[in-house]
Amino acid sequence: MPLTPVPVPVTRRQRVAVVGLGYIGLPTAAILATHGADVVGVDVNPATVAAVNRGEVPFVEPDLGTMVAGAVAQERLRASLVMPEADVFIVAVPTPFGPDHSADLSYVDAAADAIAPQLRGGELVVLESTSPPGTTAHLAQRILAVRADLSLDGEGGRPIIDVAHCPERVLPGRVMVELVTNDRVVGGLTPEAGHRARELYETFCQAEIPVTDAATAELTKLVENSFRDVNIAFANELAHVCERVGVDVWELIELANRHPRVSILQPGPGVGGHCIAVDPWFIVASAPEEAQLIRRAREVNDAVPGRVVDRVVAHADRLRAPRIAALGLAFKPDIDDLRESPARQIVASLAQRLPHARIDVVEPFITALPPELVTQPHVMLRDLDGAVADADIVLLLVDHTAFVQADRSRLGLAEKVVVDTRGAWRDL
Ligand code: SAJ
Repeated sequence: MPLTPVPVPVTRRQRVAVVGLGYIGLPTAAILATHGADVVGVDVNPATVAAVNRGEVPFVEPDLGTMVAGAVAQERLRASLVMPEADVFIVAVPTPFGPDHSADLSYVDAAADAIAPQLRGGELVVLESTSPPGTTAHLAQRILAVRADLSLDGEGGRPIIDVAHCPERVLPGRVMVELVTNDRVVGGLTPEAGHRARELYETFCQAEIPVTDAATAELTKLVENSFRDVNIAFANELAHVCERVGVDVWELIELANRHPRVSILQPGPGVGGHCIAVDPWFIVASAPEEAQLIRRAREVNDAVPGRVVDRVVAHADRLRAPRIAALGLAFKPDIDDLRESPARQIVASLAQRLPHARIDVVEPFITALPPELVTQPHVMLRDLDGAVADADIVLLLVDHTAFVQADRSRLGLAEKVVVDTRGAWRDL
């Protein structure tokens, strides 16, 4: 006869272990801790664990610092290198892709291996990491392979573990708002697992939480980011077309978007971050013959940084000792995240192709250049005014508020060659 999960006694706070204290795991741990749970955040990085236990956040995310500091001070949140026992395990580890663009599930596997010995039966395990279809089932199978005494459905009288997928879908820079206001999609390996996961997220999410199966939830997340990637690829292709026909792409898109059923995103220097530049490949890897448009959009967006580099090199080739101010390294505005950043890729490529140039990088969100740039003697990290004052070419790569709102006449931009990849200084 199937066993039902062991209910958590109402007198005790739910114990939640959040595996991975990154951009998603730490906000999730903090918000659960402030909504009634006792949370342990588990991470392999001792520096991250130490920072969180001091009530500090090791990256920039508005409002997260206050929440983490409060939860740690109230002893509702602590961090650990060791997996504890818990009622709920939330897996929020990276799922990068390998050279062939298929997902590298080694962090998910490591999390499953660490969780498995802590299970007694009755726990809920939620995968939040963005994952190809089938990953939640894979995680469950990996646990059950070493815990044959447990089951997903009570078969053979074995205690149940509930396993579900609840993909994160919050926008970096707005995480603390969107965790509360965005709808969540939950997919269970069993209907019970899905409903139990929904109850967990209902403790802090004020929006709707529809429940489906795990594979549909997995694909939903990938489709959201692919939709955005295809739309940005369309915008980047329009920018290329406009260059050829001599039209201002920003004005073109603004005018086209006045149609009530047209909503084109913005062209830029390429698509970065760990989500939109990665997730579409998981669909392509799952259905290589079928996902033609999704693959093409990735290729279109991946080609943009190279075109930006060519434009800057063409300007620099007209100067004997060119000085370039490169504004921004992050993958999007007002954050310190340099992962998969086209700006970073562009600066690295310029440094290679223009060894005789001086490249001054302005990035207000970092204090040291990333490893591939710090070793280049002709690349320096500088402040905005100094870098622009010395530059022949000003390359705007990231629309950080500090750049967009800078007094352009004070910076003397009218005297410079300006390559504005974001359309932020269009009225120059
Ligand atoms: N970008 C453009 N043009 C645009 C919008 C964005 O070039 O019009 C570029 C950005 O500069 C950046 C990249 O795209 O390099 C991605 O930025 P983003 O703001 O579009 O998205 P992310 O990667 O920060 O967050 C996305 C979000 N997904 C969607 O909006 C569908 C977020 O909700 C997800 O939670 C996140 O991916 C994730 O973790 O998957």
